[in-house]
Amino acid sequence: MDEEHLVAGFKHYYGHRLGRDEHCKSPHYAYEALAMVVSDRLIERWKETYNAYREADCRRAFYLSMEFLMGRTLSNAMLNLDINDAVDNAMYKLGLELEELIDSEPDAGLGNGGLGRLAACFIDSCATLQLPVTGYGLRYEYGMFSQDIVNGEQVEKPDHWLRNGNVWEIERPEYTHRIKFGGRTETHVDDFGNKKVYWVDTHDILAVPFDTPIPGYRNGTVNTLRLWKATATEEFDLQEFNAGDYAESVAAKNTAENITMVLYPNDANENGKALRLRQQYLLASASLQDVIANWVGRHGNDFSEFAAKNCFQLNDTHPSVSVAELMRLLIDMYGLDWDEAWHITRNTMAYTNHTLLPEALERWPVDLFKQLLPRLMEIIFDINAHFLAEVSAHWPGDIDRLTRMSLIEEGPQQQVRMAYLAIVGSYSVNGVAELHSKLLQQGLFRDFYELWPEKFNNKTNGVTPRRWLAACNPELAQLITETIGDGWLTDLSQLKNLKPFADDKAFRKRWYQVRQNAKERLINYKKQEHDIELDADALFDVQVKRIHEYKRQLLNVLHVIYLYDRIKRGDTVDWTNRCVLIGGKAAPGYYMAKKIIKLINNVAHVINSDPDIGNKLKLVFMPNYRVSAMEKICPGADLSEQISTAGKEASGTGNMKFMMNGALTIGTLDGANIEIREEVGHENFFLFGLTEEQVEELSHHYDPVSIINQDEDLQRVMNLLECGHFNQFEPNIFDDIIASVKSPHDPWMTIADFRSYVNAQNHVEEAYRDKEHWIRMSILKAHNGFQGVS
Ligand code: B0W
Repeated sequence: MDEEHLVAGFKHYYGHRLGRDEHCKSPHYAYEALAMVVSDRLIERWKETYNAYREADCRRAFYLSMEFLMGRTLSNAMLNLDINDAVDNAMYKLGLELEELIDSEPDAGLGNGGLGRLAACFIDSCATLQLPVTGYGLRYEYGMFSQDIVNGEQVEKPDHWLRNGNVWEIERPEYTHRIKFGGRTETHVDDFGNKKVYWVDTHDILAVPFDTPIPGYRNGTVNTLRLWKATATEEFDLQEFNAGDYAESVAAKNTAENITMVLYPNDANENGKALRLRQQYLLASASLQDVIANWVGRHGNDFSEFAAKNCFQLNDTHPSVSVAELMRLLIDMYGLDWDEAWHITRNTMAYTNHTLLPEALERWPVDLFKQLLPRLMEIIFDINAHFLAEVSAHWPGDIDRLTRMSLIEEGPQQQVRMAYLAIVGSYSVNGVAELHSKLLQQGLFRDFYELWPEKFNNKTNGVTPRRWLAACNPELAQLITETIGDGWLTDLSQLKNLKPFADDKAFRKRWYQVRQNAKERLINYKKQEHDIELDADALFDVQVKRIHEYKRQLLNVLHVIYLYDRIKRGDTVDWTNRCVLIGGKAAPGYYMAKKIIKLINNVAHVINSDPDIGNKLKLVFMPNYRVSAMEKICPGADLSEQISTAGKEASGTGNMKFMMNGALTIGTLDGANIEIREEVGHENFFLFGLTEEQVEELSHHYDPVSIINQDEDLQRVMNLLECGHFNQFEPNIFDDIIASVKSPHDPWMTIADFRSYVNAQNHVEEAYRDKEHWIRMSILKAHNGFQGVS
C-alpha cells in the first residue's frame, strides 16, 4: 500500500503489461496501469471475503437488478482502501496528474437513473456494513447513451464503454449457465403417476459471468457484482459449421450475443420489446441457477434450509420472472413438488416497487411469453390458479376482485401483470419512501394489502456518503472530519454533531470558503464544455435528473422566463443573481421530454446572449448528465430543485446527494422530500405546491387557463412563449408544450403550482442575500443527519 510499491507496480504494468513508455501521451494507459495496481490490492481481500461468508454459512442476499449505474470505480476504490495520499504522492513522483487519470475512466453507465444508481449505492453500503450481499445484473456492451446537444436538441450516441477493455472485471467462464428460449413443453407421467414436464426443442444460449469487486470502506471486505454476458453455445456453432454454413453460424452467434448488447434507455417509460423480455429472463435464470448450483454443491438436493439461507431482492418488476423461474428449477430440475417449491419461493423472494406511474408498470403479452418462454407461462398460469383459489376463499363470490387481482389481465390481448406476480411470489413488498409506500398500500396494490398487510413495508432510499461526499467533495469532507471526527463515514447520524458549529462564526467562514471553492471547480468544469462565464457569487440553482414531465423541468423554465421578464421590465430591486443549471437525458422515444430539452436550450440562448441580462440571470443546459458529472456538480450547488408533482416521484435520491454537500432544497411534498424536511427542520426547506391529496382532488376540476388569466406574471410568461419569443425562426415548435400545460387534463399540474413556486423562489432569494443566515442553513441542512437506507 505504500508509495514505493505503488510506483513499482505502476511501472511494471505500464511498461510490461501495457507495453507503453514515456513517449505515450495518452492518459488512458496510465489510468489503466494505476487501476491494475489498485485492483491487485483488492484481490486477496476478495477471496478472503468469499471464504469468510462460506464458512459462516450465514443467510445471503442477492440483489437482482437490470441496472447497476456504477459510474467510475478508481477513486472510490482508493478511498475505501485508504490509499488516496499514497497514490497521490506516487503519481506526483511519476510526473502524472492523478485528477487526469481519474477522469480518463469511462463511466460504467449500466443504468438509467435513480433505480440503477440506488442498486450501486446499496451494494457499496452492503460491503461497508459487511453484509453478505451479491449484486446480479447484465453486462451490457453499450450502456446508457451519451447525449450531445445539436441545435438545442438531444442527439444520442452509442456508449461503447467496453471499447478499451475493463480493468476491474474478471471473466469467470467456469460459472457459465445455459439459458433456454422458445421450443415447447412435453408432459410425461411415470409408472407411479408422477407428472414431469420437459421443456424441449429450445434455442439455448450461454450466460457467462464477469465479476467486479465491491470494496467496503476500510474494513477488508470485498463483495461481488456479477454481470452476465450472453454468448452462443458451442454446439450451435458446430452444427452450422458441419452443415457448411460457416457464415450462418457466425450470424447465429450474433443473435445470441445481441441479448446483452444494449441497455434499454426508457427510465419509467413504456418498454415492450421481446429482446427486453429475453434480457430479463437471462438475468433471472442465470442468477438463480448460479445460486442453486452453489447450494447443491454444498448441500446436495436437500433444499429444506434453502429459504432460511437465501433471499433474492427484486429491483422493481424487471427481474420478477424469477418467481416462475425458481419454481421451474426446483420442480423440473430438482424434483420438488409444487407445495415445497412454492413454500421456498415465497420465503426467498422480496420485491421493491419504484414507481406508481402506470406507463412504467410492466405487462407482457401472454402470446409473447408463450412463444419465448412456454414453460414459464405454464407455471405462471398455475401460480395464478392457486392464487385465485386463495382469493376466492378469502372473499367468496367476489368476482370483481378476482378479475382485478388476477395475474392475467383479460382483454383483446391477454397480458401478464408482472407486479402482481412479484407480490404473490414474495414475502416482502416495499416502497422507497413513506408517502410512496402509503400510496402503494392505499392505491395501486390495495387489494393485495387487504389480503396480506404483513407483507407490505417501507424502506426509504438512501445514498452512500462515501461516494457522494467523501470522494466527490474531499475538502468539505476534511472540514467535517476535522470538526467531528470521521465516524460519519460509516454512521451518517453522527453528522448531527455539527449542529452546534452552525453558531460558530469561524466555522461558518470556513464552510463558506470550502463551498465557494467547490463552485469555482464547477464553473471550471462547465467552462471546458461551454464557453460561458458563470459568477461564483450568484445563486447556483440546479436541477439534474432524467427529463420527465412529472419531474417538471418545465416549471423550472417557466420561473426562469418569469425572472427574465422581470429583468427586461426593470423590476430588479433587491435582485439576487442566479445561474440555473439543468441537465438530464430524455428517453429517445419520449417526444415531450425531447421538446423540453429544446425549450431549455432555446430559452438559454435568448437569455445568455441578451446584454440587458448580464450576470443577473444565466440558464445553462449541461449535456450528458451522468454519475461522474454529478460528482462534479453536487458539491457546487446552492439550491437543489426537487419539484415533481406531489405523489409522482417515488423517492428521489439526487435530493440527498445535494443536501449532504450543503445545498438547500426547494421542493414539493413528494417522495423522500417529506422525510428530509422533517429531519432538517421546516425552516431549512423551501416548500411549495399542492399536496398529493390536493392534486388528486383538483384533477376533477382543473382549469389552468383560468389560473393563467388571474395571474399577470404568469400571463406574461405564457405570452412570451406563445408569441414565439424563444423560437423566432422555428415557428410552432413549442405548441405541444404550451398545449400540454394549458390542458385541463395535464396530470402534472404545472400551472397550478406556478404561483407558490415563484413565492418560494422569492424566499430563496431573500435568504441567499443574507449570507450568514444562508450558511447557517446550509450547515444545518447538510448535517441534521437524514438517513435513508444506504
Ligand atoms: C427505471 C427503468 C425502467 C425501464 O427501463 O423500464 C422502468 C422504471 C424505472 C424506474 N426508476 N422506476 N422508478 C424509478 C426511480 O427509482 C428511484 C430509486 O428508487 C426513485 O428514487 C425514483 O423516484 C424513481 O422514479
